Amino acid sequence: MSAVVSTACPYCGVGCGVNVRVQDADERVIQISGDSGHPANRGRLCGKGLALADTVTLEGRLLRPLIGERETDWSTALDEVASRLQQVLDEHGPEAIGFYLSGQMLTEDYYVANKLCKGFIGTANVDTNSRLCMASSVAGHKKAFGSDTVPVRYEDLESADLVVLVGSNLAWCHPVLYQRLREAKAQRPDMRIVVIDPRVTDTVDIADLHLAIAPGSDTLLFNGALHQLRLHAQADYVFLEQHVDGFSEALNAAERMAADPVAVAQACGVSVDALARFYQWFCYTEKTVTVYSQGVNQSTIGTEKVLSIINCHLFTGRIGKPGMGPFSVTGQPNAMGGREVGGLANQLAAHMDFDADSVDRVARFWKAPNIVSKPGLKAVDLFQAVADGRIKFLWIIATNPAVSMPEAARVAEAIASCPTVVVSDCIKDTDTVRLAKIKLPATAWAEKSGTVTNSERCISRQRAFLPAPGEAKPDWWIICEVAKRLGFAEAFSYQHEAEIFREHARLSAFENFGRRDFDLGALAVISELEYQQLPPQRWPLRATKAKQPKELFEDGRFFTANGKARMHPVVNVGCAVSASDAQMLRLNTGRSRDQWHTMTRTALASRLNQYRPEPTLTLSAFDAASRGIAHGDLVQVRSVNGAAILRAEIAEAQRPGQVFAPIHWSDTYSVNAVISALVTANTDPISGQPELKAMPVDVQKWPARWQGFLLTREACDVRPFGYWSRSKTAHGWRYEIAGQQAVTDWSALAKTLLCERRGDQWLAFHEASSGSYRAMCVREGYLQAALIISSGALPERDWLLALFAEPLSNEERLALLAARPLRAQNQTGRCVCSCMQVGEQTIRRAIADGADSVTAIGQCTQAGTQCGSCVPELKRLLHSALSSASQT
Ligand SMILES: Nc1nc2c(c(=O)[nH]1)N[C@H]1C(S)=C(S)[C@@H](COP(=O)(O)OP(=O)(O)OC[C@H]3O[C@@H](n4cnc5c(=O)[nH]c(N)nc54)[C@H](O)[C@@H]3O)O[C@H]1N2
Ligand SMILES: Nc1nc2c(c(=O)[nH]1)N[C@H]1C(S)=C(S)[C@@H](COP(=O)(O)OP(=O)(O)OC[C@H]3O[C@@H](n4cnc5c(=O)[nH]c(N)nc54)[C@H](O)[C@@H]3O)O[C@H]1N2
Ligand code: SF4
Ligand SMILES: [Mo]
Repeated sequence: MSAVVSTACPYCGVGCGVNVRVQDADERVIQISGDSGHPANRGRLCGKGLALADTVTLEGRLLRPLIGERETDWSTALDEVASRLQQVLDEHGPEAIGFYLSGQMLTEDYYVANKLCKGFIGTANVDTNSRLCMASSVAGHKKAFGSDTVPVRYEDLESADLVVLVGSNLAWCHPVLYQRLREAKAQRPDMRIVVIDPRVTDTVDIADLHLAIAPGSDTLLFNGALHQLRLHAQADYVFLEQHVDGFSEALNAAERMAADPVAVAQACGVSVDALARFYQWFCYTEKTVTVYSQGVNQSTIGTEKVLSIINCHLFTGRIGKPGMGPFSVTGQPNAMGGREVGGLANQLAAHMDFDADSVDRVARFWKAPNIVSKPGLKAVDLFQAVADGRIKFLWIIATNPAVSMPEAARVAEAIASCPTVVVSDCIKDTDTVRLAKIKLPATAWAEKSGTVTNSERCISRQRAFLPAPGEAKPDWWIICEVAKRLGFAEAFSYQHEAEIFREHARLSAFENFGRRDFDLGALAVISELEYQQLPPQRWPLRATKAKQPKELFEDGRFFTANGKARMHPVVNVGCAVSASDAQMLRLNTGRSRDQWHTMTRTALASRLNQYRPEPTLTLSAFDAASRGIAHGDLVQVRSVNGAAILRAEIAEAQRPGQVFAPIHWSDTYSVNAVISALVTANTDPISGQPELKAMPVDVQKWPARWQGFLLTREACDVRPFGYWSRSKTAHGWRYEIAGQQAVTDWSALAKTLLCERRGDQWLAFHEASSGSYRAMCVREGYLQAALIISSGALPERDWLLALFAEPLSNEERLALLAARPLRAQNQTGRCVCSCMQVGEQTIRRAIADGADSVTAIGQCTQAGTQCGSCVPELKRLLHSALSSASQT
């Protein structure tokens, strides 16, 4: 057994430390546990982190470079990339070249990509998926603080007296931070938590107050809050006088927009009482942290939403001190690192912009022959330029824009039409990789080495613990090899990622003199060994510690020209509804608990696929009933840009007029489920971040003639069906299928679908009157496949999936054909706890047998005893069982 390697989780911005023990390097068998020495998680992990061992498989990996569909060696592929890039550069200039990067690259990868584009190729058309994610926060920070500084630590949430979560589903999206908050509140019940989100999410579970505000009304709410702070004499005038500009304009704008709390409550769609309570708490709690995320950033007024929150903190001086501050939580593992290197088209490098001094400084530092002097195209405009033919060479690294960009289908078309598209990915078959002319195999999490920075500015090492498979190479290596071929060998001849890190640290400190927040001067000369052993630490890490405040902004000094922060007037409210859209539903999009983005990695872990195996649309009972839609029906969601087929999920808590769909499903996993294809690319004029939370859509039932599912050991081609969605299971695949046309001969179809082999044993049951067809294929005593079709209800999948584990008994064959489990307890139901694999029926039985608390359910079933993310759902099951018991 090998030693333990400490690394960082490759998913969310909490940035948990993970300990990995390699059991069998050849078979890629590893054991995962939380790193108790890491300050972000202190040993905890969420369900996605705990399932990491299932995702290091080589299944589906891109292992060799490809030009077209032809496998090739690295030197041919790199020559091809460089010569095509050079040709476009010669014929059309640097503006015809675009890079689209990702917050999932390591800092070292990101640094060299940015350096190559902005200093050597001479194009600023390098943007990143952070444009869809953090751009509004970055813009707000820079306007208010003069720098993109996140001035809060995780500990501040724990020591705050009021935590306000705005447009953040922390329970699902930053689960370990949420667990830390839950524990802090359990220890200090006086701590208050307010959730501001149009939806009732699992985050609301620990809230003292939930304001289900109308989409886009955040600026109204926070302008109202600013006005109340002033009325209640909560201004810190000493702080304002010394450290803040622009407050009278901001206050006047707030008063103009939101002086009357009754009108604010009405426009926000919340009760006057609830709003008054929030304002009361907000006014009189000094130690307040306001956490915000995509409900704030992904908006056409995202920057103003951010500013409306920051204004309140500046006005009261609640910033730079323990237990308080505005806190934009980052989404991706290295969203923060990307901002540090300058990955966005409107940043230069190391928190420097395009002012003449910075351009000159960076040019000298890099010895850059072709430094850019002005910002390039932001993501939406970048892909528009690809569509228009202005960009003729596009390199996409570690992101899947054919799924994740708004107007995704148009983006996919643009990518397909671009003369040269290079995609670096670790997965062979993603919606974007499929469109690439040149495919480059990157090393993945298990094999990567470098650094990432989390939401609280803590830099952690990602350390490799498995050898790189096939021809996979680190992203930084690939980029540098192309740079060398373009004639920039001297500037890109790094031998080791530590060298890149040192250069990045040196640049951050270069002519800094304490004027820039981002400074890693203390790490500028670390040895390879020190880099290897680098413990997690928060920046700034200046070379000279003297006179540095412990925390940024602690001394009231900001990074603007005069050292003062600035409050900005906020004048717009979001999501205006045009008359023509008034009848439509508002589509909100976001994340599901157990999947990561476009599922290229999380969908490899069968246990993460059970909680939500299909793409869903959550809608209110009212909107469902008025459209004749029942829970579990398939629905078609249509916008001006396209349509998707999703499974209807009716939720009591969903507000009428609004619907919600997760972002995860791609053409790889479901027919017509790319939700971003429905969303129009309307952007915030300042940040360029698109609105992704309020698209007008129409929802209709998708009339299925029959529905069914197919469980198989081997993958099969279900594309001919009108609806299909697939997910990996412990023993193979699960396909949910449906059609609008009758199938005349199911038996023949089943045999073709499942590639019948000699010796297969087929058993089938067909009842024409009810439209039921059930069949199984048994191979050498084991269940090979089961197909269940019906025009009505379908059995649960869980007990059928369990039949794949052992040889099939005769009773089980009969049970399968009867579509009824042998014993009631075989039926575990829909998966609720993915860590311990516990289903809803098991939990309900435990409750019926007397488990009357979450702890008791845990003791009986183990549900909720690992990461804790299913606790809100356990509480709901408990509540519904107890309330129906009390009614009878
Ligand atoms: N499980 C999981 N976790 C993840 C990810 C993942 O894919 N899966 N992705 C990571 C990434 S990159 C990111 S960026 C983060 C995102 O983390 P979050 O921002 O927490 O996640 P979202 O689900 O996008 O949206 C948050 C909430 O905003 C609400 N909202 C919508 N419109 C409005 C509005 O107008 N005002 C307010 N106040 N709220 C609104 C939505 O209802 C939603 O509940 O998650 C990270 N963590
Ligand atoms: N409608 C709607 N759309 C959204 C959002 C929303 O809330 N609503 N959220 C937006 C946000 S916040 C985000 S962050 C984006 C996320 O969207 P994407 O970034 O497009 O999603 P991912 O699936 O994370 O894509 C990462 C890709 O990189 C690959 N990869 C993983 N590791 C590596 C590596 O080390 N090297 C290389 N070269 N490749 C690697 C993965 O296999 C995968 O193909 O989606 C955005 N789109
Ligand atoms: S909370 Fe985020 S960083 Fe931590 S284990 Fe879960 S996904 Fe990974
Ligand atoms: Mo994100």
